[in-house]
Amino acid sequence: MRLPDERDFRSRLRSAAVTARVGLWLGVCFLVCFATGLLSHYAQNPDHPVTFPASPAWGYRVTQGLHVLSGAAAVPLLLVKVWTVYPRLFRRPARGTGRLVLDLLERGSVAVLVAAAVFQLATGLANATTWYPWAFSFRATHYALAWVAIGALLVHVAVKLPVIRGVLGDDVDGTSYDRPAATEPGILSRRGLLRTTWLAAGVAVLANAGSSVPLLRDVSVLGVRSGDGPGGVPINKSAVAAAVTATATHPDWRLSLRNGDRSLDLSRDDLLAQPQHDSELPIACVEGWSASGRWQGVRIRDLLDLVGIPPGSDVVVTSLQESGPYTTTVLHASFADDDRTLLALGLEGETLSLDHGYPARIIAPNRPGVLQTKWVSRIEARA
Ligand SMILES: Nc1nc2c(c(=O)[nH]1)N[C@H]1C(S)=C(S)[C@@H](COP(=O)(O)O)O[C@H]1N2
Ligand SMILES: [Mo]
Repeated sequence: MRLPDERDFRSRLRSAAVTARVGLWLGVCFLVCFATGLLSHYAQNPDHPVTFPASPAWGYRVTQGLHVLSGAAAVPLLLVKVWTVYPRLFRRPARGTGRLVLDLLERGSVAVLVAAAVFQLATGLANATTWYPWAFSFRATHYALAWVAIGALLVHVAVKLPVIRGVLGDDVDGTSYDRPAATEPGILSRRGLLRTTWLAAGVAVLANAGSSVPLLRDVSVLGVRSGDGPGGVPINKSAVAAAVTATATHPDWRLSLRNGDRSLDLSRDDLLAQPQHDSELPIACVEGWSASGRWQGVRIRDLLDLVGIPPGSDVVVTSLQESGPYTTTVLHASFADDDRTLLALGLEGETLSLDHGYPARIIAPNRPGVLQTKWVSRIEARA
């Protein structure tokens, strides 16, 4: 068996004229993914050198929705792009040391880019379907590889800029940048291939969009957990899965408020006796779905006042849940002081369901779902 040769690939669809047009949109998707991903990562950091704002309340819902949808659109774009260029893998190595080094550098940067892109899209999609077939931390790895992907992308664009400008300035059927062997007409025209690609990207977006856009739920085969749950809000982790059923329903449950030596324990009835407020706020899961609800409960700021925690303080929220990464979270001052941020006791006028965090949960505006801590047991001033 012999290795394929670049000249074996004869379809004129495999042309830089197609590659660059698909690549342009793939680059746009990657930039959107990168920017929204950085924002999401920052929002989840315990330390915020620059204040993360609580407004607009729907901000994170939109940026995280864009993150998942641009990632979904990138999948067909990447497949088509790689298909159009993959014969170049079998190009003969350049002659002469200088050109060989350049050649290897270019191939190396493309290899890094493709590997990082495939990794990001595959892990991101798996995450959106809540399938974690790996042992590493998703967030740390996805974040680190995002820098690799974007760095390799910038190098790639810089190296290819002359070709990109050449083919984009020319007709899509132009041949000046084609490989000499790429002369055979395909079953599609180049325009036809591009239209099919845009259509595939559109389908990928629609298949995921129902996770955030209620009107699209019925067409979103990949939009998991887009539908039900008490009060129309999906359940992420159930009380059984978090092993909190016994403690969350126990009559001795108290919310413990602490500020150094000062502390106060409140039962659910005590909390219901405090001034109650309504907040219309979304839960926007980092895994891609989001849903809005009308929550009822006590303002976090009012609770902090009870133990003398001054405005401008970050607080730490602890859950009854004993294991897992989200059992304690930092609620930064910008959220803790916001009037819309509640210790929610109800949803849509009903008692909060056990799976939504009964007896009490955090709900704050413009915040990743992972930080909307359920089954809260303690709120204290951050040391
Ligand atoms: N204690 C605790 N709180 C939690 C979680 C959890 O696993 N444990 N999951 C978080 C995540 S990832 C999301 S998206 C929201 C979902 O809230 P819901 O299940 O009420 O929709 O709760 C957050 N609060
Ligand atoms: Mo989540």
